[in-house]
Amino acid sequence: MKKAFITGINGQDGSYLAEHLLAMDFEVGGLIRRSSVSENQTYRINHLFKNGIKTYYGDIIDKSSIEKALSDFKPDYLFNLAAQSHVRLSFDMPFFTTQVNSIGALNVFDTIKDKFPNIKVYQASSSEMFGRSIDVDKYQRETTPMHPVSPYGCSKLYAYSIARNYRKAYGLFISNGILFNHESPRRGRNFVTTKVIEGALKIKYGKKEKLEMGNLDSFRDWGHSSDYTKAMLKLLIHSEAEDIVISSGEAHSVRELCNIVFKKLNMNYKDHIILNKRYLRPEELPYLRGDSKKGKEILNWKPSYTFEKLLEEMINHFEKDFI
Ligand code: NAP
Ligand code: G4F
Repeated sequence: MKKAFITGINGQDGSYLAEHLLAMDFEVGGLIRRSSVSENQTYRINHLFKNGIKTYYGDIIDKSSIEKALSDFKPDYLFNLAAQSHVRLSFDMPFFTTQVNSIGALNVFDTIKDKFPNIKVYQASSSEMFGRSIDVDKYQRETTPMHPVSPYGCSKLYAYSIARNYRKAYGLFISNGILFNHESPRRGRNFVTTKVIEGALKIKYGKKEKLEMGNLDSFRDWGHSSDYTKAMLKLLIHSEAEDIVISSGEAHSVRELCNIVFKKLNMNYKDHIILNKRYLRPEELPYLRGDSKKGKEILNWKPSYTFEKLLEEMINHFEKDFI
């Protein structure tokens, strides 16, 4: 039985990944941070404890906690998903974001180098690393230059680069999944998809009148976390370490997202959405659209969700709380 360890196991992606791994007969372990409200902390993975997942208290800022957990669990694969993953908040907390996303990742890779060089490692890299760079055909791909425009993007670019450096310098198996935006009913409530869906439902059911938003004119390439975490696993069981883009290949604006969600609930978004500058970013990334040709060819991966199907699943999930 193969063993897989996930940092960030209780996050959106960690929970779907743990499910896929268990379904493929992996033994699954993960790192959980100490929280003062421990009863809420594992809500995304509570249903998995009966399958024997093993969690360890730790923090990727604390190298000794990574080492202790890995010494005990002895995984074959490690997925480094732990991160301060909110882009706008990274402008409020640039030092913390860098500490976790950059130095935290280095802690993981350095522990692997010194103590567990046979573990295969997945690094959760992000399309936010591209910033404003875009190829002439209006896609971003593995070869597109990276010029991030947020502290989050910069922190992830460091982790991506040091992953490649450790791979080459020390012969380690570390792969970067360069994932474009992916969502699900388990997405955090302050990301734009969940925020728009919950906001629209509150308006429909008379709990709220207006929804305050930031920039509606940026474009994102949105997929489903369940599809994208399957690609993570395919990347690590692939014969060689690689850097691979995972995306839907479609770009939709935030305005279009609002239009679709409000329309599905028989409303017009223009009647309800107002601008609150608080949700604007000091620098915005205007356009993301990924070309995942390499991932489709090398990993034989393809997404099963369309943008509309993703939104429908999320709306149906959140609407249950209102009916
Ligand atoms: P998420 O829901 O925010 O989950 C992040 C996880 O990291 C949580 O379990 C969190 O635990 C944990 N964590 C944060 N700081 C930590 C630390 N110092 N030590 C240990 N654990 C820590 O994010 P996600 O959407 O699942 O994304 C997973 C990874 O993919 C992240 O690295 C993200 O940056 C990256 N990514 C995401 C997307 C996307 O669109 N979702 C796209 C590209 C890349 P707590 O619950 O304690 O905070
Ligand atoms: O949902 P978002 O906060 O996601 P963002 O910034 O694209 O980052 C996500 O995707 C990255 C991959 O590209 C991940 F690496 C990262 O961890 C995260 O998962 O915002 C999407 C867009 C932005 O252009 C933002 O300015 O929506 C716009 N937006 C407009 N109003 C808003 C809001 N975003 C949020 N969160 N809240 C708003 O009120």
